[in-house]
Amino acid sequence: MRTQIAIIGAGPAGLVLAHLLHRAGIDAVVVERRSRDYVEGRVRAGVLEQGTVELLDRLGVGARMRREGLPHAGTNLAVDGEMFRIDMQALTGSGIMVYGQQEVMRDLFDAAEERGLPIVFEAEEVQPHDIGTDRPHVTWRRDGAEHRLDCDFVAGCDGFHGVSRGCIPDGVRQEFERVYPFGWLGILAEVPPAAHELIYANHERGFALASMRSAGRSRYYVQCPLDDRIEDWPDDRFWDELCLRLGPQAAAGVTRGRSFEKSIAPLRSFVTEPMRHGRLFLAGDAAHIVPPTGAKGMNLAVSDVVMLAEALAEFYQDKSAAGIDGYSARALARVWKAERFSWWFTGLTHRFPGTGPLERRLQQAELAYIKGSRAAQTTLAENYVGLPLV
Ligand code: RFL
Ligand code: PHB
Repeated sequence: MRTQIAIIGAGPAGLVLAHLLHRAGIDAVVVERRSRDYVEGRVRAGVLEQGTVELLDRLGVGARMRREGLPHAGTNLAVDGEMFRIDMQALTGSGIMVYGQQEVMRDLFDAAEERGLPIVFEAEEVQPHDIGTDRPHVTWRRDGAEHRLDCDFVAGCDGFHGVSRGCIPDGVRQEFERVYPFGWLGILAEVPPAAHELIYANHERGFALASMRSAGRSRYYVQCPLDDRIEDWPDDRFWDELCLRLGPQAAAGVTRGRSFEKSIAPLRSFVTEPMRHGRLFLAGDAAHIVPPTGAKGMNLAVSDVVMLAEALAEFYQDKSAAGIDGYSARALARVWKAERFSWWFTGLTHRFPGTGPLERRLQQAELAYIKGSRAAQTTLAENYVGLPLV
């Protein structure tokens, strides 16, 4: 089998890239380790930046998002139970869209099927080869048979635990990492959301977040110790802790109910440099991870592949390598800004082990400053709604 671009991974990065390349008349094959049901079933991101929303529209996959997604003009911060709102729309002219990653994936898969984009699911032992030459290829096993895909380039869109990143040799690859000393316990419940918009809460007992998926489905998180297990958190304990951290005003809006999804996710800041080696490009979580506080992960995966698709179109249409040569630096410039914002917002809102009374007062002072300063709110808002692609 032969194609122009072999895409490893059918998450948001891989599938958006496949659609972008299709629109540019470039052939691609996506090779994914899991089944479609598995990829679509993973409960993950919920917030789309304006740029992501507009891109989904441009790709012709935004109709259901426009119907069912929840556009938000603002977001709320709660500090020791006291809430204030940041009017992102007024401050930046942009908002965000609450629409689950699962829904985005369903729309992307449906459109891929209609457009005949080739996706190989349940591919085992996927491996890129010869990325240092101009004739790379990818191999995998499926149903006991070996497969080989020859290509011009490999796009490593295979997430944090994928194989692609490791193909960049040790002497070339640089990694920057912080693992945070806590996790997020998240639940989904078939209950109306606590408020019309999201609430990010800083409380002396730790961070909490009230989010949603629809008018009848809520998504909540509380910061928890990394060694906590799901069994430690029966629903009643979760609701009590959530309400305590949100404070009485926000808690008054919380409707309790049985959770139907409950999981603990670790928090990490991570960047690999460079994002290109030879004929291999990395995009999305394969190259970088942000703590979820800024809601940036899926949006960064999308902005990476927008840049990558532009670079590849330039290569094929204008016969110029300038775009692919500049891809890594261009993508990393935006990645590091999102890393900074996510790291800062995590530091502002979470309780760190070893945080003493001084650090707590400093957090409270910074939050009070944001509450009272249009300039500070604008800084937060313009990062939250998404920085432009440059
Ligand atoms: P993905 O989604 O991990 O997809 C990678 C795909 O590659 C496949 N794969 C392989 N395929 C073939 N061969 C191999 N060897 C392979 N190894 C892996 C995997 O099966 C998978 O299908 O990466 P991608 O495409 O870069 O997308 C990244 C986003 O999924 C991720 O950044 C977000 O989910 C992060 N995130 C959030 N992002 C936001 O923009 N807004 C949010 O509100 C938000 N909230 C979150 C989040 C992530 C969370 N968790 C659980 C990590 C909330 C949480 C709790
Ligand atoms: C979510 O709804 O899952 C969500 C929202 C905002 C975040 C992280 C996750 O910052």
